[in-house]
Amino acid sequence: MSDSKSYDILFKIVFVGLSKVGKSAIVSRYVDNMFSMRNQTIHPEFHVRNVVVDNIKVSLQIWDQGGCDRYMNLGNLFYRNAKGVFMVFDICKRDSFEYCQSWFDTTTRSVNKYNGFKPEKCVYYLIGNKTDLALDRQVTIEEAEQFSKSNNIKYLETSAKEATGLILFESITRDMLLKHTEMEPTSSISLMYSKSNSTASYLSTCC
Ligand SMILES: Nc1nc2c(ncn2[C@@H]2O[C@H](COP(=O)(O)OP(=O)(O)O)[C@@H](O)[C@H]2O)c(=O)[nH]1
Ligand SMILES: [Mg+2]
Repeated sequence: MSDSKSYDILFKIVFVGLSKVGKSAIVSRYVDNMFSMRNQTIHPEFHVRNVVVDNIKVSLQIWDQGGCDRYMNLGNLFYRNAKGVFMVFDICKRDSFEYCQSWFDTTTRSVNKYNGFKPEKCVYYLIGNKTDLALDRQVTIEEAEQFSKSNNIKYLETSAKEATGLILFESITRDMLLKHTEMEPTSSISLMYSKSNSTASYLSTCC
């Protein structure tokens, strides 16, 4: 007999940030455990990966802004129902960090505009990617943490290339559950690859 309900709760997460910071690479590493040195996104798309957190089946719908990177206002379709936002910069590209305040202001405005729930129901993370290139670092951990502190969000670093820091997905899932369920905080989180993991283009005309 098949279990008709494949998940208990669905969370939409969106990735924002300047072009080439590695948003698609992080998603690709997490969803397919793959990495390519080529730019990964041509069309915007979303991916689905299921995780289990303390016996709660969570379906993560992960939206990658794709070729719309140069526009901060990505519109209703992109932001509607977003419960988590990853704002990514490249630790070796100072300008990609300096854009983050604008990204944050624009994204919070859009999330608030397009969602019925209160703004504090959305979880924001700042992500510094490409730590494998730390010798060329142009943004210190301290200043990224300072930015996060002043905007009341979390900061994590990743390398999509070396598959480090992917705890960010577990971490945001836990934070979203805490905001959207009565779940008590616990320390264990287990992940499973779902047979129904999938990728889909959601929009071909946003740019
Ligand atoms: N060295 C290194 N290169 C990366 C990393 N993540 C992404 N890249 C490269 O950076 C470029 C842009 O990545 P992409 O995911 O397309 O960036 P996006 O435009 O933000 O989606 C590609 O050449 C990737 O291979 C990383 O962690 N380390
Ligand atoms: Mg991309």
